[in-house]
Parts: sequence; C-alpha cells; structure tokens
Amino acid sequence: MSKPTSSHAYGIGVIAIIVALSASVVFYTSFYLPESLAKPSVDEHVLHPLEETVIEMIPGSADPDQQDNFVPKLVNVQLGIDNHIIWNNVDTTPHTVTPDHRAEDSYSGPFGSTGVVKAGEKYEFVFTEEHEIDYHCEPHPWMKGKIIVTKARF
Ligand SMILES: [Cu+2]
Repeated sequence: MSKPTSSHAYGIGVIAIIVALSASVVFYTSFYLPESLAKPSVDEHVLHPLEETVIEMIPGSADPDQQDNFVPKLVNVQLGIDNHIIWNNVDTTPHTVTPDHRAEDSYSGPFGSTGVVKAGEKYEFVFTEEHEIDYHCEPHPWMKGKIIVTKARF
C-alpha cells in the first residue's frame, strides 16, 4: 500500500535538493570563482594581523643633517602578526614612501605611496608574502628605511 502523502513529501525533498544545488552552482560560478581568480587566496590572519606596525616620519626629516627620519628605520615583521605597516607623517613637510627598486606584493599590488604623503596623513600597506625592501623618500633621498617581512616563527 503506497501512501500518496509520503511520496508527495519525497518529491518536495528532491526539488529542494535540486534548487539548493543549482543555487550553489550559481553562487560558485558568479561570485566565488571570479573573486578567487582575481586575487591569490591569502590566510585571514595575514590579511588581518593582530597588530599594526607604525613607522613615523618625524619632524625635521627634511633636514639632511638630522639622523632620524623614518622611525624606526629598520622594521622586521612577521606574516599574520604585525605585517600591516602604517607610515604616519607627523612632520610638517610632505614625504613619500618609495621603494629603491620596484617591489610588488602579489595580493596588495605595487608597494609605495602614490605621490606624496602630506603632513598629518598616512600611507599603509599589508604585506602578504616574504619581502625585503629598501625604500626612501623621493624629495629627501637621505631619508632611508628597510622592511623585512618573514613567515611567523611558529
Ligand atoms: Cu621626505
């Protein structure tokens, strides 16, 4: 003896599964796929590290006789820990963050400020892979700094 109600419920179940499957196919092809093709997949901890690393362009940096300008000058960061670097211009003069040699991160793109960082403004960059970059300030070439990005030690 077949019960029409249970076969009806079975039919609804099959339709629900088909609808769910096609919805996920549509999502995968129209949203997930283009997104994942556009950029390499990067670990969430690397994209949103625990800490920000701050480098200041300090007052007086435009003076070639002043020893300190990018402070700190040498910065070592680790992916997933403190690889989000912010350059704060706390000086009264505009400066740039310019790599000595072209440097590019495969997720974040070319490194370096586009144009100057005005007084009171900042430039920030999230490194997502290992790098060793020497950089300077375009108008004040005596302003020099270095960034070393390594994998977390644990
Ligand atoms: Cu400068």
